[in-house]
Amino acid sequence: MGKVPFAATSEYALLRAHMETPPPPVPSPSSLPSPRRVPVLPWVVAGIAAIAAAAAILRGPSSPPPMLAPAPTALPTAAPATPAPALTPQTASFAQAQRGEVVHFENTLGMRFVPVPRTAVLFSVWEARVQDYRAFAQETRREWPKPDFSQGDDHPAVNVSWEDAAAFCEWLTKREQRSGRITAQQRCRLPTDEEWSWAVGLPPESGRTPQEKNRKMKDVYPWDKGRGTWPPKRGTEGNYCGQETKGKAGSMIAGYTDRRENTAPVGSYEVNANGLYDLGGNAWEWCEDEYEPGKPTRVLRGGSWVDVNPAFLLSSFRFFDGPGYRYVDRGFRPVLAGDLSRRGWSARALSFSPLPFSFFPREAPKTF
Ligand SMILES: [Ca+2]
Ligand SMILES: [Ca+2]
Repeated sequence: MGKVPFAATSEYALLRAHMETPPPPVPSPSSLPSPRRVPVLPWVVAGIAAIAAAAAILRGPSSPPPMLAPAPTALPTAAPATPAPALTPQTASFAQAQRGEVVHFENTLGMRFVPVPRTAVLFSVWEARVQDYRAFAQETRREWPKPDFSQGDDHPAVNVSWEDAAAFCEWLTKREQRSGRITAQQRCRLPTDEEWSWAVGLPPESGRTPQEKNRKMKDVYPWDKGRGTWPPKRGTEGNYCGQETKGKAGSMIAGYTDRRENTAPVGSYEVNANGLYDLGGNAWEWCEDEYEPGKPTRVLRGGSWVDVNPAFLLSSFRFFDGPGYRYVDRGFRPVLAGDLSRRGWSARALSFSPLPFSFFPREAPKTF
């Protein structure tokens, strides 16, 4: 047999010994040694601290520590706008009132005005009151005979002629323009006969003049939203001459009592569909128009606390008198007009001679 190299023999012997040696038992998991854990975190923390310290040294002692911006909690919002002032009857303009943006327009005297459909004006919701007319009469030193019964400040001003009423409107126009409540293009005036018809709720009338329209709407009265028929029923329809004057007046409306023997505070009775009070009753209301074109007499509408005659209380009835005539049941209701385009009374007011008498004989004023 040949010689076997030592190295090969030795490797063989090692291999043989390994193959003949039983494998060591497989250790159970519980007998395995725990893996050695390398403590990495302390080294990372230490490294960061060292870097931070080095950076601090480089920045120098005066550098402030970096500040982290706080996380936004909400989106930035715009600064709140200044709220618009609340619109009130005292601050609303004529145009805003006409558009219905406020309940009513209020002037410097505290008179309230509302728009009336089919007209371009604002109507006073009340007849001009004693307190309104007194401000004018005192400032202008105008003669104003007192009725022979007592009146509160909120009663309708009576013993007022058409000329008085027109002068009041001119005075009020200037007052309101000075205050800034109305513009130079707006003014106070008496309503036209046609405007008053819309205000009381009449349908379109036939006829060209107040005279031609007089009494044409049969059985239509101002009360009950303009649908009223004779006689008034509840005692809340308006201040007329009812049973409250029994024993004091020569005639009365049968079956009607309204509790007021003379004038009543404005607004005491039912409001009409346009938001207006006392269009029927309390005081007759002067209108701008001539009753007959070319004649000086002026139109009155609505009846008064003196009246009994059903024909006089029709919504379409037109009374008329000379423009200088005063009586204890004659008053007026101003309107605010938005421009000067409509025919006005001012120029014509200077062109006639006042007739200080009534065309209608009336019973003597009641003194209760
Ligand atoms: Ca009465
Ligand atoms: Ca009236």
